Amino acid sequence: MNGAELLVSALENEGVTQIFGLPGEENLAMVEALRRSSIELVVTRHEQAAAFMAATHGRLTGRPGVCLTTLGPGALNLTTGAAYALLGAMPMVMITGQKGVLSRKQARFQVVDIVATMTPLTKMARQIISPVTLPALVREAFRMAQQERPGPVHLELPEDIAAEPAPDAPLISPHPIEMPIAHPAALDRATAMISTAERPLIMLGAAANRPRLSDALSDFVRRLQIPFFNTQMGKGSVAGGSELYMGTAALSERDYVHDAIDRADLIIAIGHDTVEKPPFFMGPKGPTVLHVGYLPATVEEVFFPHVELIGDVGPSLQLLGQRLEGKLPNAGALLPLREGILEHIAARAEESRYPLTPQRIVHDVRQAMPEDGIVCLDNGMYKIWFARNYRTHVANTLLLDNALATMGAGLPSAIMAAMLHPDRRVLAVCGDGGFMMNAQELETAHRLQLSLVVLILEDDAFGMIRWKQEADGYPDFGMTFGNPDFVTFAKAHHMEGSRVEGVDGLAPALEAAFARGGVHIVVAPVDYSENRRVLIDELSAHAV
Ligand SMILES: Cc1ncc(C[n+]2csc(CCOP(=O)(O)OP(=O)(O)O)c2C)c(N)n1
Ligand SMILES: [Mg+2]
Repeated sequence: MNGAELLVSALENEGVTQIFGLPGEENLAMVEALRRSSIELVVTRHEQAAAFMAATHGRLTGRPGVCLTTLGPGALNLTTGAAYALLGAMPMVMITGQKGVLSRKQARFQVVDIVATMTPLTKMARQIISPVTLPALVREAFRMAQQERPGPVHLELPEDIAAEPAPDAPLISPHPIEMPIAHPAALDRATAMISTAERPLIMLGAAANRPRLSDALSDFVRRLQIPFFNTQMGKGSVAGGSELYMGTAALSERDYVHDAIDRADLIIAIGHDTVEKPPFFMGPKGPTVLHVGYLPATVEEVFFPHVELIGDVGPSLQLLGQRLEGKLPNAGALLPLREGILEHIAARAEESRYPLTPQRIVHDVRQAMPEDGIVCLDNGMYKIWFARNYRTHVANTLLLDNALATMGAGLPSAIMAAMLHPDRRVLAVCGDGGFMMNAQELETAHRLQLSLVVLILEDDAFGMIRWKQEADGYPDFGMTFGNPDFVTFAKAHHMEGSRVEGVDGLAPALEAAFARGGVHIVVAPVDYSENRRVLIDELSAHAV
């Protein structure tokens, strides 16, 4: 057995079944070890996509996704994915190659200090210096990636260590991770606070979406009957409970959901992670904030909770729920605002204009998606509209990135969702800008014979930035581009493509694409004049 084979058996020992990546000379021993293992090597066309896929695997399953590259250029292509997983708290293990460490037959050819590059982008970055250390290092890497707050780790396997005979080192078995539950004193304090609140409101943040938390969280909300809103990444974390849903804070202030937030005297912030664009601004006045989290909140200018309940969130909420159930006369104090807020949000969702308005697009997508269908967003203007307007009923059915907020992750994350859930409808929604950043992965999706629809919203522009540019009073400059004919582009990738030609075209186009199966591109021209009309003019007037 050599170092690469020992590493692969250590990965098997962690329950890894797939690795996403792209080969290079320096990881050939690893590729060969994988060929002879139980692990499937899923080849992507760019390392960045492999990292986005591995991170999404971690996000959706709670178990680290694994990606593999060669040294230098290949490893550097992982950096955006590493940051995506670090800011988004997604467990991921990255394995990169390197030239031999014991000799330098190629001098500095392709050598970049990847461990140093990865250090600020990961929870841990290590070079493997001897096969003997592998079992412990791999176990430590997985433990660290998975444990709260989850994130990426990096292991570098130099090619001579990969080829070196490995001792018969015993592997270390993974053990279940159970976290401590909140301290009784903290539970007492939280109980007192919630009992005396006059207008309580629950906020569900990014960490509320951890796959294992969904049941306990849904149960807590049902028991307390306190209305809730969510941050963008907290969307969909409560199953059912829709009669308590007050909206999504896609903007930081002045949106209709802020009518409730501004009136609350207590906000129970569950799992808020300040990597997200602030869902509201805390100031010297305003509500008391109780932070419920796996870890203490990071104190920021705009988020400084007054009280904390720290510990494994599910079991801690269960204890809190037991103490409070049926004892909250004011639980529903803010509920009367709900109808008005949701009516405003739903306004003009069926407007008959072509090109389509963002509201209409969200509406039609919701119609085409069953409750458990998964929508994976890239980053662009439509993200705000989907966050605000798309209603979710099942946990993790709207995957968006409000942490690194990188363009290019839409298609790779949808590929991963489709691999994990072949029985569900999966839709990637991308702008024409973001789609082109990882369009090469259409080939991957086709090769893997996935069922997946990619909706491209076409405005021939970096629409989101164009909107900000206009809002800031700058002239229109540097924001527009041309596009390939996306229908022909689809055909060239051996898949179907269709273009929405009229206002009633989107819903049937999506339906037909899903019914046909395979990978399908649907192109829809979008009219972004609503950005200004609603998000600036209407909301400014509302704030006054
Ligand atoms: C990798 C990366 N580069 C640049 C940005 C800044 N940015 C955010 S949204 C956006 C425009 C996206 O354009 P498109 O994908 O066409 O979506 P649209 O807003 O037009 O719907 C840009 C350039 C980013 N978030 N990520
Ligand atoms: Mg665009």
